[in-house]
Order: sequence, then structure tokens, then C-alpha cells
Amino acid sequence: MPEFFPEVKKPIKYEGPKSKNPLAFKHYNPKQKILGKTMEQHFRFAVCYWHTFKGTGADPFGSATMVRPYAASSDPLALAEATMEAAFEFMSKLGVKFWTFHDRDIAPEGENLTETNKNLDHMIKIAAKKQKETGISLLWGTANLFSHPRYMAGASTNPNPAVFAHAAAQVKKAMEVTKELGGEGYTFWGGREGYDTLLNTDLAREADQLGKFLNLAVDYKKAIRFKGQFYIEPKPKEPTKHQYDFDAQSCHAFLQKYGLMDHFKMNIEANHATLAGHSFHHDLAYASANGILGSVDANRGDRLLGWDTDQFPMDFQECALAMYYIIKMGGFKTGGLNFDAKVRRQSYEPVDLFYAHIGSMDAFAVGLKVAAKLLKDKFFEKLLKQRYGGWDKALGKDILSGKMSFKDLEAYTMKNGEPKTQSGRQELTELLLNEYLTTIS
Ligand code: XLS
Ligand code: NI
Ligand code: NI
Repeated sequence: MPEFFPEVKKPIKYEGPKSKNPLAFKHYNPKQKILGKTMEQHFRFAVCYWHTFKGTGADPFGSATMVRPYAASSDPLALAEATMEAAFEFMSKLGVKFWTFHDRDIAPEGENLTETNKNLDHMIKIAAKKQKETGISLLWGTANLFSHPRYMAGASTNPNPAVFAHAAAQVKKAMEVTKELGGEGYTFWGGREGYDTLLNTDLAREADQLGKFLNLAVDYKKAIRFKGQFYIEPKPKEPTKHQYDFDAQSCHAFLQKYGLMDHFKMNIEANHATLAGHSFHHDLAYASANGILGSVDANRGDRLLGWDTDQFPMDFQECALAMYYIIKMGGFKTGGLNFDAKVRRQSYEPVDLFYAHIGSMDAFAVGLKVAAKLLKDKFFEKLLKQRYGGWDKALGKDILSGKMSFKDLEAYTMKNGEPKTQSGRQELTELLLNEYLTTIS
């Protein structure tokens, strides 16, 4: 069997914070227990197929840069097979237990849907064998409803119902193969479900189409008894100017409007949240507060760039806050941390894929340690209890239980006079949070 990543001979090991080996974990110690679970169980790290194995480094100004020894064949199926070999070699060496893919990442399109499905079936058989050999499982599957020109005006939100039909056929098959591989979830990212200009767009109609599409997917899920979790992945723009699944809050409204609340959770992506003008932890906090946080696409944007740069997450504070909300919601059940991230165009060597994933896994391990300490110390709880304490006393309770009318509140204010203000203590909180980040073992 060919070896595609000879620069890493054996599986990456935990060597501890003192190690100077860049091909070792300094903080991610898979079997170490924190808050009753091993690190491995907390994170459920996944490698994404599209960026990691199919990313070429091409951008609008230049061609491919990535050196990928497995991408040699000009025969599409042989290329797909070698890529699959390489993928499982990489994931085994990295020590990650989950992967994610789009249907078209792993198998080439044929002349028509029948042929395309045949190619997919061929690759799914190989994937099933590889999963068994390596013990790596599928976190979620999905369908690529955005690359082919037929989808240029969207898939389910297309003005042409025949495109809707094609997308439905594709998702039907993608759900079947996800089930076949024992996938724990299925993700719907909006692709091109949005618009480039409102001048040619009937947005009310398009939202109804999307609502219908997802309801049909729920019906089919029941029909084939697929038990995996459905996720919606919010994103505000790119490739279209406006994407309908804008952020966690707008997806929440959408799910409620179309009767889908029982069937979907959110797959929150860091860089999508920041593109929407939020922080990563804002969208996590919103989803968590509303019981719809399911999984995470871990990456990061660049503050100076206005698009989805999909960089590897390396920021300790961001990782700590993310882990805080993930643990607060009770931890991942079917979900996990999927590295929907790509190495930079200049990081073209295969070994760069290892550095990227190791660095991010370590950053999340630091984040987890910090989050665990914040939780143990009730850091935020104490702060919030103090700030919102009035709502647990007579006045607050009476307002919320409906005992007080506007008239009663007027009488209260007349009697008690000007409310006492209190400092928000933002800088103190930031100062203390930095102490947590710098004293981690
Ligand atoms: C694109 C999305 C995509 C989804 C899967 O921005 O992040 O990669 O995660 O379709
Ligand atoms: Ni994503
Ligand atoms: Ni993305």
C-alpha cells in the first residue's frame, strides 16, 4: 500500500507542554479526563474532506499550489480511490476519530445522475471498509448543492423547479449513503440559497421553497429510518450577497416558521458567525440558550478580510469561550468539532496539514482546560448572579410572574425614586479572564 504522508511515520503523540516537537501534541491528551469525560469525548474532532484532501490552493488570482502526492491520476475514479486512501492514512496518523464529506468530494460526477450515483456507491463501499479498518466514523455527511452550474441560482430556492427536483434527488442519495456509513448527522449548509440581487428575486417564494425542501428531507429521513441528527449551518453571505440562513437567530426563526424545530439543530461555524458581524461565541451562546446547538465547524476568519478565509483556529481565548458554551449546553451528543478549515495557499506541503490540525487541536485543549476552570470557579455565574440579582428578588420576580402592571410599576417608581446603578466591570472581567488564560497548566 502506498504511503502518502511519509513525513509522519507513526501516529501523533501527546508529549506534554515542554515538548519542542511540532509534530506532537502539547495539550491535547486524548485520554486525559476533564470534568468527567476524556478530551477525546469532549471534542469529537473531525477532519473535513473538502478542504483537507481536495483543496488545491487555487484562488481568483492564481492556480493550484498544493502538493498532494495522491492526486496524480487523470482517471477520476482512480483519483478518488487514491484520495480516500490518503485521507484515512492522514486521519489515522493524526489520531482523529471522525470525518465529514460532501457527496461530490469523494466521488466524481458522471454523465448523468445514474452514473454519478454509481460512482458514489463505489466510493462508499471503499469508505465503509476504511472506516472498519481504522475505527474512524462519520460525524456527518452532506450534499454539494453549489458547485455544479445547474445550481448557479440556488438549489431548493432556484426559480426553476426542475433544479429543486435535481437537488432533492441528490440529497435523497446523500442521506442514504450517510446512513449506510453510520453517519451520526447530516448537514444542510445553504450553498447558493440566497441572492445576488433582490431586483430579480422573490424572497418570500424562495423561503417557502427552502421550507418545503427541508420538510421533504425530514419525511425521507423517517421513511428510511435514518437516526442521525439534522443540522442547519448558518452563513450570512458568500457565495451569494445574502444567504437566507444568515445566522443562528435567523435560522431559529426560519425553523419555527416552517415547523422544523423538532428536527434540526445548528452547526455553528466560527468564520460564518464573524461574517454575520458576530463573535464566534455569540452564535454559540444564542444557539445554546435556545437548545439548538448541535455541532461546530471549527475555523477562524481574518479580522482584516471580509470573506470566509476558513483558517485553522489557533486563538486560545476564542477556543476557551467556545468550549465554555459547548460544555454549558451539556457537551456534544451527535455533534463534534469539525475542522472546516484550510491551510493557506503558501502552506502547500503535505506536512502543513499536520501542523494545522495539531495546532488547532492543542488550542482547543487549552480552551477546554480554561473553560473547565471557569466552570469550576463559577466565574461567569457569579458575575451574572451579582449583575442580575434584582431579578431573583421581590420586584424582579413580581414583574416576570405577571403580578405587576405598568400602573404598579409606576407606583413602585414614584415610591422608590431613582434606581441605583452599578458598574458593568467589563475591564475587570477581561483582566480576570486573561489570568485564566495565562495560568493554564
Ligand atoms: C461553506 C461551508 C461548508 C459546509 C458544508 O462555507 O462551511 O463547507 O460546512 O457544506
Ligand atoms: Ni462549514
Ligand atoms: Ni464556511
